Amino acid sequence: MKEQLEAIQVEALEKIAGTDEIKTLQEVRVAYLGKKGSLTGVLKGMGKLSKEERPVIGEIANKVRDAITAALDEKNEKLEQKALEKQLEAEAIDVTLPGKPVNQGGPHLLTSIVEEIEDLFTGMGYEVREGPEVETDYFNFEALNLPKDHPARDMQDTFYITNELLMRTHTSPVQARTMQEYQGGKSFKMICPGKVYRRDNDDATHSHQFTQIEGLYVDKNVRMSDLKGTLDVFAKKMFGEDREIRLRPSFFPFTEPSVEMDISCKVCKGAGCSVCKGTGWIEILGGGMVHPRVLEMAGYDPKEYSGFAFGMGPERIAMLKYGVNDIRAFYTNDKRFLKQYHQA
Ligand code: 2NL
Repeated sequence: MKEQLEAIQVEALEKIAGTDEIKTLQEVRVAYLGKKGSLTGVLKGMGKLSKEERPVIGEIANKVRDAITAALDEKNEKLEQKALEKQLEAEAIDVTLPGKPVNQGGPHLLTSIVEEIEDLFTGMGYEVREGPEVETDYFNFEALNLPKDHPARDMQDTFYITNELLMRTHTSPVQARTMQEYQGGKSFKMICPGKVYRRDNDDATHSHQFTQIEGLYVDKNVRMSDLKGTLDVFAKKMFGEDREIRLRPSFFPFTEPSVEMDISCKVCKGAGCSVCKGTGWIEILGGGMVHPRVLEMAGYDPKEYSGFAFGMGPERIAMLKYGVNDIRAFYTNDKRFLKQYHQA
């Protein structure tokens, strides 16, 4: 019986050592240790043994069972570990593979230009202000020295909501509101960017809706030379240090005197070419000294306070800076156009 038990152990351990399948291990466990297994069969025959033999054989049988169980458990653990490793390897993510590209947008050229101009003026102490696009007749026209029957209103025909409410034709009402807020006592510098509206037929250089940035500086002893110096800094920072400016007399109902500003043409350096239409100069913006009546209406004493104001179209600035030849390109959302300026 002892030999029989030893033979079972050798056979079982050989089978365990010889397999790489968890399933085979289960079969071995049933075949040797199960209810109808060969070791169980031998143990059942122990009843026929003598009193002296029984504990000896019993001890050997226990050792054989323990040896087979231990070998089964050890191999089982080994195979499970191996299977896990194989699975982890198969399911591993290669983080070095190139990812799917994310379609990322960027600021619109007009937004970039407006922000560039804002940065430039906030650097000179200006605050940025915004106001309503639906305005009252008072702030859009009357407070800016454009009374109801003034002929200059014809140049700024707009979309009316009621007789007294309209889509603003310029950002000047934001400045009129700011002056009224400061109520005559205080000096300030501000710029106001935003959308404006005109009754216009759209073409390469006109749009019924466009953008404007106006600037206003009110203080004691503000002079024309302050306006010229400020605009010179603006032109050089925006278009290059080699640019010159010139001021020409002009007319706006809300400034007196009024000027228009040109910058020297970069292409021909003043000699005259197709970009500057042979003049050597390119028109950029308008401005002037705030009309005493405009100051008065906002509650400032024009004998004590003076101010300068200017206004420009960021579309025009962008068109000149980047050679865009149709204003409609800013509003028609052609990605081929917009994409070119994402790094700008
Ligand atoms: C242009 C010219 C201009 C102003 C805007 C202004 C505002 C107040 C008082 C006086 Cl509250 N003036 N703004 C002055 C002169 C010109 O804009 O060509 N814009 C595109």
